[in-house]
Amino acid sequence: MEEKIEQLKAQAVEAIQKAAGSLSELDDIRVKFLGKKGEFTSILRGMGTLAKEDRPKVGKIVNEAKAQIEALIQQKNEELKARDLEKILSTERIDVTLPGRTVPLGHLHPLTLTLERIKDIFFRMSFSVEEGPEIEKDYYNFEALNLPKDHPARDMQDSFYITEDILMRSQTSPVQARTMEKNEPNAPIRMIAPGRVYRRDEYDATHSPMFTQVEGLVIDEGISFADLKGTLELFLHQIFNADVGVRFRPSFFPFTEPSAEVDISCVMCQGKGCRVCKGTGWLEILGSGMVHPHVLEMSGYDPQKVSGFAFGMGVERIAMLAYGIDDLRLFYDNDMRFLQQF
Ligand code: 2NL
Repeated sequence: MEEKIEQLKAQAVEAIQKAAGSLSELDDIRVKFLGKKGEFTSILRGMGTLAKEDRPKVGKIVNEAKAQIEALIQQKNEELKARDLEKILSTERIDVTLPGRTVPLGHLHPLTLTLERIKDIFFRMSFSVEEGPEIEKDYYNFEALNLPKDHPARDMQDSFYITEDILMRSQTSPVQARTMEKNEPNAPIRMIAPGRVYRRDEYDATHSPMFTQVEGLVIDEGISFADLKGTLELFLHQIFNADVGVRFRPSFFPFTEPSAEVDISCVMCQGKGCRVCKGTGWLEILGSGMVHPHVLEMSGYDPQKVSGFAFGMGVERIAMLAYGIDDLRLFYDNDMRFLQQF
C-alpha cells in the first residue's frame, strides 16, 4: 500500500513538472489525482478494507502526499501564471509615445452653413425659429394662405399628394399658419420657418423637386412696409455685403398684398451685367409682402388691430450666390471633392 502511494505521488510530481503547456493542463492533473473521483480520494475511500491498525498510518501518508502535491500544483500554477503574464507584457507592449489615431472629422454641409448664417442674422433681430411637419395638410399648405382649392397659383407648385388632403408641403408657410393659429388672437409674432419643401419640378442646374426654404413672418400693431424694407435690407447687407444694391419690385403673391420681389445687385459682376444675371445686373433673391387680411383672419388675427409682413427665400439660391456655385445639383450629389471645399 505504501509503495502504491509512493508511486502515485511520483507520477503526480512528474506530471506536474511536465505540465508546461497551460493552466488548464495543470487543472486536469489536479482533478486526476486530488479530485473527488481522483486517485488519492479512491485510496482514502478504500481504507475500510485495510487492517484497523494500519488505517491511521496509511491515512497520514496519503494526506501528506496530497498536501505535497497540492503545494507543487500551487507552485507550478504561479510559475505558469507568471510566464503567461511575461508573454503578454512582452508581446502586447504599448508604446505610449506613439501619436494617437486621428478621428476623421466631418464638417457642415454648405447648405447647413448657409442656413446657420441666415438663422443667426434673424436671431440677432429677435426672431424665433419655428419648425413644422414636411407632410402637411392641404389646409395649412394652401387653404389657410388664401389659396382655395381651385386657385390657379396652386398649379405653379403642384406638389406630391399623399391623399386628397395631405401632401408634401410646397412651402414653409404652413408653419406660420400653425403658429398664428395656436397663438392668442393678435399676439405679436417675429419668426422664421426654415425647412425642406417639395414641388413638382424638373431636376436641373437651377431646379429640384426638393429644396430648402426660409420664410419669415412679423405681426404686431402698426407694422408697415417700411419695416419690411428695413428688415430685409438689413438681412441682405449682412448675408451678402454691406454695399450690395437692394431693390424692391411690385409683384403678386396670393398671401400678401401688396407684394414685392426683392433683388440684389449681381454678386458676380457687381451689377455690370453677366451670364448669371442675364445681363440685367440684378438677381432675384426674395419674395415678400404685407400679409393679406384674409390670411390674418383665417388664423384668428384681426386685420383691424394688427398688420404684418412676410417673406420667403430659397437657401440653395443664397448659398449658390454666396459661394459662387453654378449647379444646384452639387448640394445633393455627396461628391466629397465638392463638399470638402467648405
Ligand atoms: C418665396 C416665397 C413669399 C410669403 C412668401 C407668407 C407666409 C404667410 C403669410 C404671408 Cl403665413 N406670406 N410667405 C410671402 C411673400 C412671399 O415668397 O419663396 N419666394 C421666393
